[in-house]
Amino acid sequence: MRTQVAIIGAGPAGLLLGQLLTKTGIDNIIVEQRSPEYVLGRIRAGILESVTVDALERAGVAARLHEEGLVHDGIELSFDSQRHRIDLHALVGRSVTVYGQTEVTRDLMAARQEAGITTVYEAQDVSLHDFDGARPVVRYRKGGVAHEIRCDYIAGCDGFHGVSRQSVPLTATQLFERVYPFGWLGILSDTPPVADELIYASHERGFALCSMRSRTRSRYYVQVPSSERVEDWSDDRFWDELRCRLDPQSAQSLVTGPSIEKSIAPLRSFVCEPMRFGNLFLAGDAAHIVPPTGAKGLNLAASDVLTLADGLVAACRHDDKRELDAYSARCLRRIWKAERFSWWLTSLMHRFPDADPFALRMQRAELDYLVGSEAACRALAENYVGLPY
Ligand code: RFL
Ligand code: PHB
Repeated sequence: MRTQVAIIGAGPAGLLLGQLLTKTGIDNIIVEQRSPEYVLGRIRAGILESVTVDALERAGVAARLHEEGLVHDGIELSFDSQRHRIDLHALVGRSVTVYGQTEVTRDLMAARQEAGITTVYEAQDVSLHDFDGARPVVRYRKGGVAHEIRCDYIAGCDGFHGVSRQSVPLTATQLFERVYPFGWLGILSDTPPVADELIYASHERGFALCSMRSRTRSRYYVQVPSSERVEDWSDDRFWDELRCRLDPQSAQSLVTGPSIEKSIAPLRSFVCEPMRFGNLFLAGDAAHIVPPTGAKGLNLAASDVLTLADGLVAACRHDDKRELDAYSARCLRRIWKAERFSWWLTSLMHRFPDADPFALRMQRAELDYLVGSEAACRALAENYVGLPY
């Protein structure tokens, strides 16, 4: 097979890139190691910045998002048994949209299928070759048969554990990483959300987050030690723990019910520099990870892909490689700011096992300062809704 751009991974980054390229007539093939059902079964992000909504509009897949997405003008911080609203819209004139990553993926998959563009699902042993020259090759096996895709460019959109970044010699990269000593235990339930907006709660037993997917479907998280096993958490144990970390009013109005998904996600900050190796470009979680506290992962994937799509279009159509040459440096500036915000909000809201009494007082003072200072709230709001693209 031959194509202009071979895309590794059919997560939101790969699918969005495919759609943006298809819209401008650039040939592409996506190679994904899992089945479509598996990809759609992963429950992940829920908050879209306006830059991401714009990207989905540009890709022509925003109709359902505009119908079903919930626009949120604020978030709440909870500590010391009290809730404090941060009015994002009043502070920075922008909002965020609640619309699940699963739904974004579903809309992108449907558009790709409608356009009749090739996606190879359940590809095994995917490998990348010769991307330091002008004729890169992607190989994989499917149903016991070996296949080869010849292309001009490879986009590595295969997430943190994917093969793309691992295909680059370690000596060509500089990796930056922080692994946090805790994870998030999350559940999804068909119960009405406890409040109209998200609640980020800091409590002596650990962080908790009340989020949602719709007016009838909730997503809740509690911070747990990294060693915790999901099998040890019955639904009742989860609800009890969540209730105990919320302010009394929220705890009282929490509606519980059976979980329809339950999983633990580790928390990590990670950046790979650069994001380009010859004709291989990394995008999304393949190049960087943020702890989910700032709700930035999917949004960063979308902004990488917007930049990459523009670069690939200029290169494929007009043989103008300047934007591709600037890709890595341009993305990394935005990525590092999102890394900083996600690290800061994680540090502010979570309990660290090694925190001494001084560290705890500093955390408490910072929360107190934050909710009492319009300037500090504005800085949070500016980052939460997403820095300008
Ligand atoms: P993905 O979604 O991991 O997709 C990568 C795809 O590549 C495939 N793959 C391979 N394909 C072929 N060959 C191989 N060797 C391959 N190896 C892997 C995989 O099967 C997969 O289909 O990466 P992508 O597209 O870069 O998207 C990134 C986002 O998924 C991620 O950043 C967000 O989910 C992070 N995140 C959040 N981001 C937000 O913007 N807002 C949020 O509210 C938010 N909440 C979250 C989150 C992530 C979480 N977890 C589970 C870590 C909440 C949680 C709990
Ligand atoms: C989610 O709904 O999954 C979610 C929302 C906000 C975050 C992280 C995750 O900061």
